[in-house]
Amino acid sequence: MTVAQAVVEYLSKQYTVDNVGGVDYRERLIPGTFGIFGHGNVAGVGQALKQYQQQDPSLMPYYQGRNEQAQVHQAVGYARHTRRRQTFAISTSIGPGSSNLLTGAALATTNRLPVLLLPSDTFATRVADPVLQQLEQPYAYDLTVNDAFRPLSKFFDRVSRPEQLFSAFHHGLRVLTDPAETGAVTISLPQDVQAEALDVPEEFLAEREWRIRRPEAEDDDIARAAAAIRAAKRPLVIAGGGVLYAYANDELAKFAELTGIPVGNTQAGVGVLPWDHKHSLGAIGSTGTTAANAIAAEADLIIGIGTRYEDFTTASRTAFQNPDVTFININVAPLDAYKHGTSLPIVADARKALVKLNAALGGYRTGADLAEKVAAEKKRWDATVDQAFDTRYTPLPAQNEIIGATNRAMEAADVVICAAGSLPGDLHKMWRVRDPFGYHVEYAYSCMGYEIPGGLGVKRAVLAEAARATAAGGDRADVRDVVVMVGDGSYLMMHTELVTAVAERIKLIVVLIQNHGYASIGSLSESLGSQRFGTRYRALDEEQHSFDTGETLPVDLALNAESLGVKVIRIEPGEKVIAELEQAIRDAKAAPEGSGPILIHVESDPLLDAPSSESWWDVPVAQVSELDSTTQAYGAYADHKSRQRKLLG
Ligand SMILES: Cc1ncc(C[n+]2csc(CCOP(=O)(O)OP(=O)(O)O)c2C)c(N)n1
Ligand SMILES: [Mg+2]
Repeated sequence: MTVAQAVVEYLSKQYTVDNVGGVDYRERLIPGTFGIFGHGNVAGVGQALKQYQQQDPSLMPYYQGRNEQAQVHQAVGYARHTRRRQTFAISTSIGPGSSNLLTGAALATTNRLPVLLLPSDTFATRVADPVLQQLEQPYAYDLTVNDAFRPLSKFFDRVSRPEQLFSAFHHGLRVLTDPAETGAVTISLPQDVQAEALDVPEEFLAEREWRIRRPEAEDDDIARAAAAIRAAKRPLVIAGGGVLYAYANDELAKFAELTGIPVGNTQAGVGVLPWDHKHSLGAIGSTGTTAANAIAAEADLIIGIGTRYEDFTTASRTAFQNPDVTFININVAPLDAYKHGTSLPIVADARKALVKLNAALGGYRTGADLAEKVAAEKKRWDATVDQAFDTRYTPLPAQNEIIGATNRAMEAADVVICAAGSLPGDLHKMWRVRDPFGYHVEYAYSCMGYEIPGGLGVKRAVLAEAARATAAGGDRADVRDVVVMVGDGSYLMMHTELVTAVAERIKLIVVLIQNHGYASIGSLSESLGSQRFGTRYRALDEEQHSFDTGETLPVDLALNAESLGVKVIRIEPGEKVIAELEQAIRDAKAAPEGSGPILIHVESDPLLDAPSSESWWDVPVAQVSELDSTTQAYGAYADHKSRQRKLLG
């Protein structure tokens, strides 16, 4: 068989086995392969996929996409919803087909989510060099564009000889299925090698199970952490995505209920507790709730669980103002467990560590004063959100109202998707989550354009989940709806996977918020004294060479979606926008599965911001300037800088 045939057959035989709470879950690691064909893969991986499809369509289903980057986003969405038990392989042509994957690779690695990238490469034999799309570097003749994946991947290899296939894939999949290591795994496949025949040992093509490692916490680490918790007056948990990947939300709820310690959550951690859980403070940090931020400011012990402490989480290290604050970090990845100079790292699976901590903390409870403060702060923030969700602005609503309407119209198990713009911050602080799978905002890379393909990837996982439940005798009507919330800027950057959803008749609901530009960066720019420069979508004023002052563009994104075969519901500006939007989402939800994507187009006022987090984010302001607005902003910036903690690591 050829190298490409061996790759396809091998990938069809790989399974993950995940033991959670004594139950084994076995899934196909790679349930399908995406591919956009060109020279490089058309006759290699393409031929192999065709051959296996003819033999058995379920062996390695092939999926199309319209853009390579978007295919990675789909794989990432799928991987997040399946809690890293499954992902897709992506085959590309050489040159631009490969390099289009780079942003996706960076996104996957930053988010610690597995994707298997199989970019094609130029001839290993160099027989026809330079081929179409080949990069030539005189200083390093062995370089190809695929070397650009090295810094963005958690594993990189190039199969320059057929025999290297075995070790490349064995070690690639080791990284792909390792919770502490995972991210983009890139195996570069030169086009001549893909088509070359070799003898493949039977062992390579046998079914293989990859057990997802869930390491126990060491007893000494737990004892030291428990002692630190017992000694703390104002402890606070910061729960991140790692809690969800470890299925630790129940143990976390138990921990909070047992000890009374409140919980703030990161973007990736939304869903660890339902929004109205007594001990949940909701979002923490720059896009946090005032409740979480008020408690964080006084906390003397932060128990970080499954968090990488991104600057939004720590409010650029201004969130913790107690001079004696220390950290316990529970994380499967040593990189995160050792952050903030802690001397109490616990390198372990979050669920397993919490089981042990819960046992070690018997009888311990925080003081009544903390409970009272948590209750009061929660009440204050809930009232703020109630007010923000209240319908007030006409004819153009505030984004807050749109979020409120979407939240009300969606059911607990439905999933909201987002990635960039003003929505992620607003959703983080205000979204009332009720299910651990109910919220997916890609905010490690916050990549414009992720929303639609990422949402499609989540919907694919949801459909597979429903098919499995049906096969096990469940009710097919339980399919979660996936609702993508996307701004006009992100939509314009990457909406073409809508065509993929049309082709596969996938019911994906998209709420598109048209505010003619970048509300998010506009507001940031204004706060930094840069006067919203370059953040509006306006016609060019040639005299001023400005895009800020001209007329609004005659762009109709609803028509654009319609032209791609999407069913579109337009919400016209006016008194009833919010009621109509809510109804439109309910109508979209009522459409049957298999009826294709639905886009709801609504306009919004970009100048009506979300309620304040009473927090900060470090974005440097020009130290000297000719603009008064910048000089003023620098004063405020310097004030915030003085509160920044110089935490180690
Ligand atoms: C690929 C990429 N380029 C640039 C940015 C920086 N950025 C973040 S949000 C944003 C604007 C998003 O506009 P839109 O989707 O309309 O959302 P809005 O800000 O209007 O809510 C930009 C340019 C980014 N996050 N990703
Ligand atoms: Mg916008």
